[in-house]
Amino acid sequence: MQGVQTHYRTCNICEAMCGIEIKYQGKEILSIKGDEKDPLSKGHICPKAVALQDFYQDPDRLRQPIRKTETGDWETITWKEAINFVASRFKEIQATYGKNALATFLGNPNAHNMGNTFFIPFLLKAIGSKNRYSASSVDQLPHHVASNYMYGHGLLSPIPDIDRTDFMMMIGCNPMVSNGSMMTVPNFPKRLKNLQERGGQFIVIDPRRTETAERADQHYFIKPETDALFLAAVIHTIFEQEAVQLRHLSNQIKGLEQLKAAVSNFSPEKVAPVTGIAAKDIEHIAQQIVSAESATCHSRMGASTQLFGGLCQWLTHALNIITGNFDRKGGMMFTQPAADHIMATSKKGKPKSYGRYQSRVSGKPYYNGEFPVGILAEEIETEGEDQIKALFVIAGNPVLSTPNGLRLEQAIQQLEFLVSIDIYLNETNRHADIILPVATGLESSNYDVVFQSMAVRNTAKYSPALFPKAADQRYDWEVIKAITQQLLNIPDNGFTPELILDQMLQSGYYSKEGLSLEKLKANPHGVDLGALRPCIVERLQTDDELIDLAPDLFINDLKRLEKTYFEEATQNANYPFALIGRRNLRHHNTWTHNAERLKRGRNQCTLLLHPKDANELGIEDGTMAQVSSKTGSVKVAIELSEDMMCGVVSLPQGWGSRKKTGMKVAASYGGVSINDLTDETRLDELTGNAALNGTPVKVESLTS
Ligand SMILES: Nc1nc2c(c(=O)[nH]1)N[C@H]1C(S)=C(S)[C@@H](COP(=O)(O)OP(=O)(O)OC[C@H]3O[C@@H](n4cnc5c(=O)[nH]c(N)nc54)[C@H](O)[C@@H]3O)O[C@H]1N2
Ligand SMILES: Nc1nc2c(c(=O)[nH]1)N[C@H]1C(S)=C(S)[C@@H](COP(=O)(O)OP(=O)(O)OC[C@H]3O[C@@H](n4cnc5c(=O)[nH]c(N)nc54)[C@H](O)[C@@H]3O)O[C@H]1N2
Ligand code: SF4
Ligand SMILES: [Mo]
Repeated sequence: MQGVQTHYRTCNICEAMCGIEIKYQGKEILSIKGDEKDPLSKGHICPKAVALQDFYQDPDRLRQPIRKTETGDWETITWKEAINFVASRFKEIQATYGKNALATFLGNPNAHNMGNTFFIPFLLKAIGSKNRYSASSVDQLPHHVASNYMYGHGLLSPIPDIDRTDFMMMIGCNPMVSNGSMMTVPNFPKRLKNLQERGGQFIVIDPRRTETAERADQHYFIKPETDALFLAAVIHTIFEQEAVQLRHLSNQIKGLEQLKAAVSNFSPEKVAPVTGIAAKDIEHIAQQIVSAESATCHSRMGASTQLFGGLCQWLTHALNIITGNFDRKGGMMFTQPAADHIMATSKKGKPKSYGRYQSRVSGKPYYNGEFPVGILAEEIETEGEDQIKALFVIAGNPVLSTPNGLRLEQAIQQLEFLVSIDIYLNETNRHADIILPVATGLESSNYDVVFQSMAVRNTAKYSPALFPKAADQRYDWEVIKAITQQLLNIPDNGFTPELILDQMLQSGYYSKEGLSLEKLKANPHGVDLGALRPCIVERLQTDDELIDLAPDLFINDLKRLEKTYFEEATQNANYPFALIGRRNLRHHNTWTHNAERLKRGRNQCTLLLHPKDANELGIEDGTMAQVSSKTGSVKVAIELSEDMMCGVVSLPQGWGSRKKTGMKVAASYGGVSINDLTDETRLDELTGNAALNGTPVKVESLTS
């Protein structure tokens, strides 16, 4: 019998990149704890980390390729048969209907998987279809469009320098639960506490008094989807007070006058009744930002998955820049990653991809090689040239994760061929012709290529696999690469994720300090590369090497904002409530509900409703109600909460496991899918991102 051993790695479930320490004996895991010596997370973990053990052991996980038989059952096939079958069906379908008949959907875990990050671009090229979709357009697409137009690359995202700032405003994010997003910030609670202990202020703007808002010095309720008005009014106030300061970037910025003119119509008095934030409060917030020694404003899910997501992100950047809180200690700063995939995918000097194509059925914009997923169903359903006939889903579950999941679920059943690479049978791939299950988590090596470039500190860490994968298992990247090679009829080029990573490290920013894969392997807790440093001048990717404060794309979209809120009635009499989402500490998107260690606790899938609203509707706490939108309806338990803004209701995302999916536990939890209510036609016209938050709904008691 082997003795107890210790393994160090990074948890790759979410963006926080927590270092973990795993004690194990043979194949048995004894404990999973935070790694005190990890230079970024310093011992922090959340309750989800222990689920890595469950994913490894889960008897419900798929371990061999399965194919649908004519009677609708699953048969197990070999990997060789599976890869041949998929590649030959893809070729047949593209030969018959054209390249664009094969669509892809890439889900969230791809961003947490180094092999997928490296090998998927080759697959997409080999497929050569315009019809690409991903979870980005139900998430952070507005961030990318704003960064692309302002800094020249969609992934150049500034991060709050939380460890040194004196003021932090968060709009539409709940990092006490989510552990941060577009901001890799392990141990948010501790970092926030430090900020407040050194006298800093923390402000939250959210229609719900969230777990994060409870920790704030000031919390302002805002009516969903009106954040762009609020931000424009804050900027307006700063111009009025002549408090703009660009500091060291004054020669690096263009568009200041255009920005000033663009926000001139958005005074605090004008936007106050629409946003629900009083004019004096907007002015007070502006005042605090300009008088703080350093300040940051970060806006996320609530301010990107909404009708004006693009405007929100642009205005957030603009606010940080005009207050001199950009690329400077304590302000919004850029990470300098050791493996820099931003520089590796530089588009400098090339035409922008935004709007290069319009979607076939409803003319939606294309950005960075993809269309918004809200149009996927109509592109499958609508006959004609380029109609989608086959779909390849990699690590995604769009039936639960994208708006009007029921329509998409119907649509995918009319496909000629549906393939999924996943570790579970889920609500989407149960309709597949073939599922390719892969090794994951503790069986894989990893390096967080994406999130290392959004972290609040520069660090680098490589995680080797803890357990070998079974002889008949494959890694995602092996499957992706094998299909790519068959599509192109080329032999294996011998590339591995490790080879690519090492090349990136050795040609990267810290190569002069000898950073390589070998060095990372010798430092299992990770390597500290220091606090964030001013670096935008060298990282900027715009052709004229200037930051654009006022791209026409955004300026022009302000008309839509004005029209919506200043010229039209916004209240929908049939659906008087605005539905927003929320996350639970013990669940991750749609796929972790089966984890033994995360199942405990009360039912979290409830509709939060303010007691005053409940009183008017005659609804009592704990009773069942029907929530309906233009799209569909669900029956759900009511939880009264004074933390909700009146007129706003909240339902968690990620639930709604359909029966017969193999994820037995989630189904018996009785959760419903918020995306049976969200509307695929509601999207941010500018970026195409789904407007998940703010969906108009009505709530009716089921007990009277
Ligand atoms: N209404 C509403 N909808 C939302 C949101 C919301 O807030 N409100 N949030 C949105 C956001 S931010 C996101 S990111 C999306 C997520 O949307 P998706 O990416 O579609 O959904 P996930 O639940 O992340 O599904 C991931 C799938 O990958 C599988 N998987 C896990 N690990 C691996 C692996 O290593 N390899 C492979 N091949 N598969 C793996 C899981 O089993 C699961 O089936 O949902 C979005 N949908
Ligand atoms: N435990 C857990 N952690 C997770 C995930 C998970 O599923 N579970 N998912 C991960 C993923 S994929 C992502 S992208 C991140 C997301 O992480 P966050 O960006 O922090 O997203 P949410 O937790 O959904 O918080 C969004 C907040 O926006 C608010 N909101 C809704 N509408 C509006 C609006 O119109 N305006 C404003 N100002 N606020 C609004 C909501 O009330 C909510 O508090 O979390 C990640 N971390
Ligand atoms: S916050 Fe939790 S899920 Fe996210 S990386 Fe850390 S331990 Fe993993
Ligand atoms: Mo996400």
